[in-house]
Amino acid sequence: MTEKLLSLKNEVRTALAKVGSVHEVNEIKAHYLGKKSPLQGILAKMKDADIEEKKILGKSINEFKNFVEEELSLRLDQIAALEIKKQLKSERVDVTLPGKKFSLGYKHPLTKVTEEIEDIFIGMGYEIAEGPEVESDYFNFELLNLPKGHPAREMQDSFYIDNNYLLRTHTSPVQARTMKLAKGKPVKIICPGKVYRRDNDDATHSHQFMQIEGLVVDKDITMADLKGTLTLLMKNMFGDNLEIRFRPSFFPFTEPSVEVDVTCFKCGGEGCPLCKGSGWIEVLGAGMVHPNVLEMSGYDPNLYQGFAFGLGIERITMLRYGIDDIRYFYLDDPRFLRQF
Ligand code: FA5
Repeated sequence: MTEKLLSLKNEVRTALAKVGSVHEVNEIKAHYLGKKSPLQGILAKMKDADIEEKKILGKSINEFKNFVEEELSLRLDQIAALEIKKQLKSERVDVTLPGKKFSLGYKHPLTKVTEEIEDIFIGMGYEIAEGPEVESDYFNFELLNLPKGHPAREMQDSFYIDNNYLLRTHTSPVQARTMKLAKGKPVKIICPGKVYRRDNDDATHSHQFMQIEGLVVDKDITMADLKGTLTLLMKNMFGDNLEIRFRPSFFPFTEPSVEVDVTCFKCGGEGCPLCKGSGWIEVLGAGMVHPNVLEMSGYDPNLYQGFAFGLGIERITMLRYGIDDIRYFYLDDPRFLRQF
């Protein structure tokens, strides 16, 4: 029996040398120490042995068990060490690999031009005002001298929420809002923002576009102040070479009213499909604040005058960068956006 145990020891050693996982080590444990192990056969034969033989055999069996346990735990330690080594190798960080590229966004050209115009006006002492895009009929039309049924409402058809609320058709309602808040004091503001109209989309028109409103109310304000301010703005934006034209126009909330055109950037004034053959592109509407508007917003028109203007940011940006279709602004195509 002792020889049998000796050969079992060798078997265990050889078997353990071949395995490489914890699971396999446990299988060897079950095979050599479990209920169906060769050890059970030896134990069964022990009952026929005499006392002296039993003593020797018992000692050898215990020795065998201790041997197997020690060999198993040794192999488990070796396997654990090998696994850590493997893991360290597979998880090694290669510091020489190139880093991950982050794609940076770009400022939208409309945002860039809006910020540029804001800077010019802040430099002249203007404040930035804001107003809601969902506007009441009262502020969008009535306080601007456009009562219900006024034919000029047709020039600015809107998207209506209900009978009293609509998506604002221009930034001009901020004029009335600012004057009401100022309670008769002088005002000098610009207001950039989105506006909406039921216009058909084409190269120079969109149903949603951006405007910057300007309003100055004080004593002794004249048309010369308006002309000087807008000429300064245009020269700042486009340099001295671009021609500017003030053309008489009509807005119910200004009197007199003008529209400001600049030479078409595409044809240089020759006339082309973009400027519809006229050689000019209209960029803004303006005028002296109508006495009715001043009065409705709490100013005495005999003491106070004002000028106001509303420019289309898309049109200015198109002229600035030579963009020949307004729809590029809304496509969110990075190939377009990264050029600015
Ligand atoms: C107005 O919106 C007036 N509220 C402007 C104003 C303000 C006049 C203060 C007097 C005093 P108008 O509808 O012309 O006016 O629009 C002003 C500018 O917005 C235009 O000159 C043009 O540059 C731009 N614009 C108008 N409609 C569109 C459109 N559908 N798409 C893109 N830009 C437009």
